[in-house]
Amino acid sequence: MRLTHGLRLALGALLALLCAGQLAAQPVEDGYDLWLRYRPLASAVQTRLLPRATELVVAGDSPTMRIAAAELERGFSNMLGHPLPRATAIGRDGAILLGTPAGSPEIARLGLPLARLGPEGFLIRSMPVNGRTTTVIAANSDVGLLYGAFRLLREVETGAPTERLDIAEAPKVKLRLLNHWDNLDRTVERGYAGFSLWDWHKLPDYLDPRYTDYARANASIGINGTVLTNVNANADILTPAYLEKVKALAAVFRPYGIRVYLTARFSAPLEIGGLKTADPLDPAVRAWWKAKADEIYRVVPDFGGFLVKANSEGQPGPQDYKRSHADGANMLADAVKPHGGIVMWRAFVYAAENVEDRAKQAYSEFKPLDGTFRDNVVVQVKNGAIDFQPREPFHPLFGAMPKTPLMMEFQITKEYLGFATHLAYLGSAWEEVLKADTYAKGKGSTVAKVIDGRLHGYRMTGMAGVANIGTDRNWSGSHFDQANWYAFGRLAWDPELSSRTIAEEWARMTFSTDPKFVRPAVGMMMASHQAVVDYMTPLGLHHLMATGHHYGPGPWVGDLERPDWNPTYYHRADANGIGFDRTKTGSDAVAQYAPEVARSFADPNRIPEKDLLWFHHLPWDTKMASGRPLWDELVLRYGRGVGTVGEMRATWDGLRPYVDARRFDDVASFLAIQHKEAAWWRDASVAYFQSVSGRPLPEGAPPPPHDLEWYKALQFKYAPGHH
Ligand code: BDP
Repeated sequence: MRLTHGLRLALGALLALLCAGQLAAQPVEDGYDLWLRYRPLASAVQTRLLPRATELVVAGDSPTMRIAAAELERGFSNMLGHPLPRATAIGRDGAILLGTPAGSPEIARLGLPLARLGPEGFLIRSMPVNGRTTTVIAANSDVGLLYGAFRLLREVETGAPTERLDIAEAPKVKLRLLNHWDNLDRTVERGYAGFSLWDWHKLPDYLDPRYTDYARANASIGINGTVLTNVNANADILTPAYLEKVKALAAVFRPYGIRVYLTARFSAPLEIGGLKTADPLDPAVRAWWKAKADEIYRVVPDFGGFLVKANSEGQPGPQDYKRSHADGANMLADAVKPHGGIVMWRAFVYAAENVEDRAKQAYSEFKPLDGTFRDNVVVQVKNGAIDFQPREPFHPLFGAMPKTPLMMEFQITKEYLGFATHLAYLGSAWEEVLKADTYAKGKGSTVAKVIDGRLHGYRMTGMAGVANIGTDRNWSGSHFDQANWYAFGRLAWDPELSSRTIAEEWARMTFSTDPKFVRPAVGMMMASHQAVVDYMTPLGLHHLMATGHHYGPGPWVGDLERPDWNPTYYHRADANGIGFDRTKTGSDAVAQYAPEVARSFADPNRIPEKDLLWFHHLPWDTKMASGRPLWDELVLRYGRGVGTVGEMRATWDGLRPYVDARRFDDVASFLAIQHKEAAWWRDASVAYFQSVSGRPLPEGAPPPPHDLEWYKALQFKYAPGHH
C-alpha cells in the first residue's frame, strides 16, 4: 500500500507524539528520586492492590497534613496513572481517610487503639467507616500521619498486598538523627557526594528546593533531627547572622517533623564571646552559654540542642581547664534545659599524651562518670572502640553505663569502606553490632536493647548516623549508598529490624519489584560488607588505611607523630605473627566487657574468627578453623574479598534487563572501580605482610604484580573528603 504524503505526515507526527509521551512518562533515572520513585504499577497489580485508592479524605488541616496529603496524591496518582481526587466525605467506593482523633471527630469516633503509639506512631487499617470500605491512616499527631502516609505508600511501592491492612507502629528510638560533618564553606568532612547541601552564603533569603526534598526523604524513613554542622565545629555558626540561616532551614524542616541541632565548639566563648576562658565552671562562661542558648531559642524555638566533640583530635574541651567531660556537658545542658534542649556529648575521645591502648580510652574516661550527667545529656558512642573501621567488635561502653543514656553513632558515609565507589551495604554491619550481646544483665542484653532504652530504662534514646549526603544528583555519591541512608533511618526507627528485610524494601522501591531482580540484588548487597572487610582488614585487623584521607591501603605506615595514628600500631605484624594483644598479656581491653564476653574474646579458640586479630597477637602458623595456618588464611581472605567483588559484577551484569540504562551503567562502572581497588588492597597488603612474615604465598594466591615500594609510593594528594 502506498501512503499518501498527508497520511505519512500524520503518522510521523503521531509517532513523534507517542515517543514524546513515552519519554515524558519515563524520565531518565538519575537517582534523584531515591526510594520515592512511585513508578506506574501494572494494571493487574493496581486492581489487586488498591481497590480503595479512589479518593482521599483529609480530616483536618495543618502544614504537616498538607504534606502528607500531597505525598499520597503524588504517590498514588503516579503509581495508578490517574489522580487521587480529594473528597470531603467518604464516597460510595470508599477512600483513604487521614486524621488524628484530636483534629477529627470522625477519627475519634472510630475508637482506634492509638494511646500506646505515642506522639510519632501511626495506625493503618482497612475497615468500614460509615458503611464504606476505607483505608484509615490515624495517629496522635500530624507527624504520625505523615509517617503513616509514607508507610502506606511503601506498602504499595514494594508490592505488598494492601486490601486488608492492619499496621500499628511507633518508633522504638526517640532521637533519630543525621549528623552532617558539613563545614560553613560547604566542604564536607569525609563527604564523597559533592558539597554540602546547605548553601550558607545564599541563606536565609534563597531556599534551595532541595532542602524540602531532603526533609521529605528523611521523613519517609522516620528521621526526626539533623545536626547541620561538623563535629569539628566552627563557632561562627552560633553568631546572629548564621542563626538567621539556621532559622530558615528549621522552618523548611519543621513540618516534616525534623528538628535542627548544631555542634557547639567548646571554645566559642573565647572565639565569638570575647571571654578569656571557656572553663565550664567559670560563672562568666556559664552565663555566656546561657545567654547564647536563650538567643538561639528566640530564633529557633524548637531548636533540638547541641552535639559536642570535646578533647578529641585537637578539639577544645573541659579538660583544657582540668574539668571533666561531665562538667562540660552539664554546663551546656543547664543552658538549654529551660528550653527543653538536649546535649549529645560524644565519647569518641583519645588523647595525644595517653599511652593507653586507644581502644580502651573512651571507656576509661566515661565509665567513672556514669550517673554524673544532667538528665538532658546523652552520651553518643561510636559503634566500636576505635573509629568506624570496616568491622569492629561492639563498643565496651554499651552495657556499661546503666545510669547514663547512651546513643549509637554509626557512620553512613564510607570513610573507611572505599568511599562512594565501593558497594558496601552497611545494614548488615549495623545489624551485627545491634545484635551483639553485651551480657550487661545476663544473656540477651543486646546492644539494640541498650540503644532502645529497654535494658537500663534510659530516659532518652537515640541513634545518629554520619550523613553521606551531598550535592551529587543522586544525593549519596552512588546509587547503592542510598541504601545506607535508608537502612540507617529504618534501624533508628527499629533497631531490631533485619537488614535483609530492609535491603529488600529498598531494592524494590529503588529499582524493581521483580523477584528476578530483587533476589540477586539483595544477595549482592548482603555479601558486600564482608567483601570489603576481606579485601581491606580481614580477621579483625583494623586501621590499615593510608594516612589522612584514608583512601587505599597503608599497612606499612609507622612514622606518624602519634603512635595510635599508625597502622603498624594496630596490626603489630612481625616475623613471628600479627594482631593486637588485648588480653591480659597485652592491653587487657577485654576486661572492659562483661565477664562472659571478656572470656570469649580472650580465648583465641572461642572468639569469632572475624574479631580474632582485634584481640590477639598470634603466630603466623596458628591453625585456623579452615585447618590452614593463619598466614595462608589471611592471604586467602584478601583474595576472597576480591573474588566476591568479581561475583558482584557478574550478578549486576545479569540484572541489566531490570534496570534503566543510566543507573545500570553507573553501578557497573563503580563496581569495576571497586574490583580494581579491591585487587590493589589485596596486592599491596599481601606485598607488605609478606615482607614482614617472609612466608611464601599459599597455593592459588596470585603474587602482587608490583613490588612493595611501588605501592608505598602511590600518593593521592587530592583524595576527596579530607579537608
Ligand atoms: C574520624 C574522622 C574524622 C572525624 C572523627 C570524629 O577521620 O574526620 O572528625 O572521626 O568522629 O573517623 O570526630
